[in-house]
Amino acid sequence: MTGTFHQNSRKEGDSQKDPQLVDKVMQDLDANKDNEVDFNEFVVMVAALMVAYNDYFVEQLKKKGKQK
Ligand SMILES: [Ca+2]
Repeated sequence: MTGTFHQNSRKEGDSQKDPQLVDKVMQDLDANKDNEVDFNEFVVMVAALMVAYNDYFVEQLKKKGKQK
């Protein structure tokens, strides 16, 4: 049983492209360093992503405008 579980968990680990990168992102998100990304920390990340996303598209629209 233990051996089977170990093999399965190892397979799951390998299927992640870069577990260390995920850990790093999680640590960056964990603003109060309690090793958990709580809802507030998650919302901060989503807000930051939306701002970055918005800035990107505003920039793309400006470039398109200049081309015409
Ligand atoms: Ca936290």
